[in-house]
Amino acid sequence: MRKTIIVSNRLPVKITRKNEEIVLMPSEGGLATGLGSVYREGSNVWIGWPGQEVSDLAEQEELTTALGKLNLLPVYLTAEEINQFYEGFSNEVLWPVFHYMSTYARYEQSYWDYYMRVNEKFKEAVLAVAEPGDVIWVQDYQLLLLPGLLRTDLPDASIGFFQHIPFPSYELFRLIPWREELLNGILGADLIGFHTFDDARHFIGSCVRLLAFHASANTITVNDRNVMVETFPMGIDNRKFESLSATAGVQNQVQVLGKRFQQMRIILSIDRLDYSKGILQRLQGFDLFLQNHPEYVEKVGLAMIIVPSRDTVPQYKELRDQIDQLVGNINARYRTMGWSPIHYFYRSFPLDILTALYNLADICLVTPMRDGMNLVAKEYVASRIHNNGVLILSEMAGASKELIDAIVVNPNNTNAIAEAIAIALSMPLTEQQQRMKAMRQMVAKFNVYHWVKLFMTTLDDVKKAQQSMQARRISPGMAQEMVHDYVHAGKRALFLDYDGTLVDFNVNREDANPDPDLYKLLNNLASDPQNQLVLISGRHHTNLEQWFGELPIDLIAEHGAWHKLQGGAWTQIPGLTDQWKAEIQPILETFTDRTPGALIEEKSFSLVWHYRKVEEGLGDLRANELMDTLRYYIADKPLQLLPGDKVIEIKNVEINKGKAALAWMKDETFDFILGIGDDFTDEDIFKVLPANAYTIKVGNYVSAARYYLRSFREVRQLLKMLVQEKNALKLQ
Ligand code: GDG
Repeated sequence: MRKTIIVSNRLPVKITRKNEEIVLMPSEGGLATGLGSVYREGSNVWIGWPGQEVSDLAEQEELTTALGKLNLLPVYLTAEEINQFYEGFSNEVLWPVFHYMSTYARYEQSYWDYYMRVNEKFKEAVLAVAEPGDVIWVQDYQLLLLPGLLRTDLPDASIGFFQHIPFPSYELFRLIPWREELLNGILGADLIGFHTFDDARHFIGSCVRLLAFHASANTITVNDRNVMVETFPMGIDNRKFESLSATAGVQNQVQVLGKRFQQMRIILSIDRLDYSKGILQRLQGFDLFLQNHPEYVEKVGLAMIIVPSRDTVPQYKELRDQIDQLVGNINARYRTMGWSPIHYFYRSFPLDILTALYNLADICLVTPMRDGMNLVAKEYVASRIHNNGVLILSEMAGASKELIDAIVVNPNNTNAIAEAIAIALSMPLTEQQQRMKAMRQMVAKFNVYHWVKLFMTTLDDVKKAQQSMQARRISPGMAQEMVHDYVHAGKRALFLDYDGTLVDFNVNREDANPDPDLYKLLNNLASDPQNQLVLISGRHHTNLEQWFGELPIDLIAEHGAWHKLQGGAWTQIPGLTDQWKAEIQPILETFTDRTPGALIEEKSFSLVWHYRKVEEGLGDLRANELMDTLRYYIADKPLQLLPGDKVIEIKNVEINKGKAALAWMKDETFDFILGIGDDFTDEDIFKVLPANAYTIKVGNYVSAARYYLRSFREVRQLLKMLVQEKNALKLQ
């Protein structure tokens, strides 16, 4: 049976020893909860580091057995590996850069060496249990290379990757010395998930700028695989927080804590110690609030929980000292005999106390500088079973994209934080309820189970789409069948596109001229008296004449506006007008003048705006703008807009390769029809040819063609095979 393998840096378990016995405490974290329903089932497994160094082999064996009973499989890391791979590369390179704090990054070569080595180690652990058909789901930034490593060993595996922290803009990401390797690693996955659309967009942007892969909308074509990049905003187990909030135990805690806080209005703040969390700015905002609103002195308390983390790293230690200082300073300035404004805890609490605090707090103040999602915000919302309370949320947290009914603030704007607190404290109950209800609905619908299910079904869909593409790729067996039909056919029609089909795409169109090998191939095909060979291209007819005018083949140029039968003269379709050019040409010129690298090509009945040489990004932006402008201008004209690969073509609507192919065939019948093309415009040919025709798309894109080939090289190979097999038959 196919199984699911989850891989993350840490296993979802806390390990302690009691009287020499190993005690395993399942972790309560959001990810562990969500994936609990997956990894505990059947032969599924979760692979990860157990969270502590275990160097003794006997001890390792004992722990492996104990973990195995919970479907957990440990990857043991040495102290040096933890230090360099985890503390080093993960937390001192990736973490700061991905959280837009690139000045904190330390690009040490040894960090990178260990990062590669440990990702390899994880790969070995996966390979030890993976079987054909298994689904592998890799989690987070510590394992960016793992999908790529797995892809090399398991080319057909179904691999998903989800990143829990932000993916930064290209301008930040490009700073990393090993940026291409990281992207190639991630692209080993079939489905790549992020919390927000911006993260996905940044990732795709980095891929197209740094790697030579083609991206269309949210799909990146990596060699033969279509990789999907999607957003899956992670949720929480909302029911757990709701039901826990309703228990007598938690309600009791709420009473007790309420008394301790002397019935003050409570503002709650919970974070792990981290510079990405905006803790100092939050304190400054609170300071400003007390300064601007002295009426709240003795009436409000900030309960601030900071969970210890990485405090051996100098930056974290420094941050901790700064927080201590600022808290002390604010308390000293505002405190009265019976009241102090900040209740600061540098420790973690059990879940029931945390839930009691969520219940008690009138306001939850979540103002990170950057956060992939931020689950605290969602947990607060889920715990507000009476629909009261106000969430103040940073616009830099992924959660702000969903929780739009929060008071959303820029965390750098301490004035805005201060004002948001004042607004929240005076917000009427009806407005609180209205906002909280909407947020609770959102948190309930997009809960963590929904997240897991959506990711897994999307991964399944992506794999199925890849497989159906694969099934239509011409295999040696399918080629044999085609050869059989070809050699036994009496009369054949062969429609071949040129650019991208018979030759590679070239940045300079004029450089994509035919080579001797291609001439030989076309001559060989054409010399078979049973063949009628038609070169059908968007190129200018004078260009086709120059390159192929002497060949014994038929030519259709400019998408069908012109044609020339063997030995005859060029003829154009009657009744076409090009008067529209006078109006459209100046528009294209304006765009060309504004866009370095762009150029206009004029054909008899079309104008083409090329932007292949324009700076990445700018070209697409201008192309969209041009499309919008042109749509307006052509509305009352018989023209068609054809957006292609870095080109926009405007042509008479009567012209199309499909119509041209049909007109060429007239009412003749053929025993074998072949149509090959790579472009959007070739789809018209595929659509009009009879169902038994061999239609072949070059490239890995959705198409009306029956079959696929990877490149112009494979096209030539196939055509050569047809010639050879036919000749071989003749000799027999
Ligand atoms: C990454 C991303 C993204 C906190 N204090 C206590 C405690 N917590 C729990 C909370 C919450 C979790 O820790 C923290 O949630 P975050 O959302 O900040 O997530 P991280 O795991 O730090 O990090 C983040 C997340 O992944 C998920 O994709 O949202 O952006 O950085 O669940 O409840 N739990 C207990 N006591 C505490 O004192 N028991």
